[in-house]
Amino acid sequence: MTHKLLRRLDATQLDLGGFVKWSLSFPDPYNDPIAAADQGRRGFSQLPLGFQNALNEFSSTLYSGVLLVTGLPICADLPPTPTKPVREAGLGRVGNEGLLFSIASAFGNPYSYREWEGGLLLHNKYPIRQHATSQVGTNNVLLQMHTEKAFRDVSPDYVALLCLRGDPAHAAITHFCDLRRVIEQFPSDAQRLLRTPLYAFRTDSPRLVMDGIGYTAPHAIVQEHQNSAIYQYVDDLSALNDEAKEVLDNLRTAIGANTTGLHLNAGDLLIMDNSHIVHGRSAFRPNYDGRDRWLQRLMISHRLNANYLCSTGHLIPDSCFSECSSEHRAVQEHQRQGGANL
Ligand SMILES: O=C(O)CCC(=O)C(=O)O
Ligand SMILES: [Fe+2]
Repeated sequence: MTHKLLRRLDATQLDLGGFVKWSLSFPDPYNDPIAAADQGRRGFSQLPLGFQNALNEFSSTLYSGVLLVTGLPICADLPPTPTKPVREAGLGRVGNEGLLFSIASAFGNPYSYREWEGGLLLHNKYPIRQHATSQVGTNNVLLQMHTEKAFRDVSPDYVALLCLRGDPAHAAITHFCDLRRVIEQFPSDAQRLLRTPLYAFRTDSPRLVMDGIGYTAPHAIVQEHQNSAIYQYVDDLSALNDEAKEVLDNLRTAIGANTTGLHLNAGDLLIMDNSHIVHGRSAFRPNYDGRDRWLQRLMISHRLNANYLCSTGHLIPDSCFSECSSEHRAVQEHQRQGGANL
C-alpha cells in the first residue's frame, strides 16, 4: 500500500471554543503527568467530531507517514521562550497542554524515559546555549536525521511536535523522510544487511570494542515487530563491517536525496509515525531573548497501555542510557539539574 507522505489538516475553521474552555483546568503535566495523560484521554472526545474522525483515520493507518495540523489556537499570553532547562526556568503550564495531550491520545499513550528530558513527560524544545552544538533538540546546529529514541526496548510509535512559537527568522526547517520507502528501493542483498544487527553508535561507555573503538550494542536497521517491520536510523550510526558500511553510506545518501522540510509556525502540530519516518532539523540562529522558536513534544506509544503507564508515572527506564556517550549523559544531567555543570 502506498500513502501520501505528508497529510495536512487545517484546524482554522474548527470550532474549538468549547474545547479551549474545557482545557483551562487541564492538570499541570510537570507536577502530575498521570492526571494529564488521563485527562488527555478524556479530552479527545471533547474535540469536534470531524476532527476526531480525521485523527482516527490517520492513526489507524499502517505506516501513516506525517500529519501536519495547522491553525491550532495558541494561548495569547504565551510567556517568553525560556532559555534554561524546564526545571531551572521554573516553567509551568502555558495553556496548550490540553490540546496537545488530547490530540495525542488518538495515537496511543504519552510516555517518556526517566533518564531523559529531566524525567518529564512533556518535553520542551527551545534553544539552550549550553546545548548549542550537541545532538539534542535544544541545539541550534543541524539536528541529524533520526528515529526518535531509536533501538530502545520500547521506542515511540508516534512523535508529536506542537509549535508554540516559530523561528522569527524562518530559518529552522524540520526535515523528514520515509525510511521505509527509501529502503524498499534497495537491492535485496542490501536489505538483508539492513536486517542484520551490524549497526551501532560510537561511545565512550562501550558494550563492544572493535579495533580499539568503543560501540553500543549493535542493532538491525529493519526489525520485525508484531508482524510488521519497523525502520530505525540515526545519521551517526556506524557499521561494524565493510559490507554493512557500504550499505549504510548508500542509505545516508538516499535519505539526503529523499528528505522534505517545512517551517513550523505557531499553531502547527506535526505528528510523525516513528516506525518508518526519520526526522531532523536545519541549523538556525537563536537570540536567547525570549522570542526564540519553541516546540512542545510528546512521545506516544500504542504498545504500552494506560494501566501499565499509570503504575510507572508514564516514565519508563531506558536500558540503553548507560551506553550513551558521556557528552549525551551530561546534557541530560543539565536538563535535570540545570546549573553550571556543562
Ligand atoms: O526542532 C525540530 O524541528 C525537531 C526536534 C526534534 O527532533 C524532536 O524534538 O524530536
Ligand atoms: Fe526528534
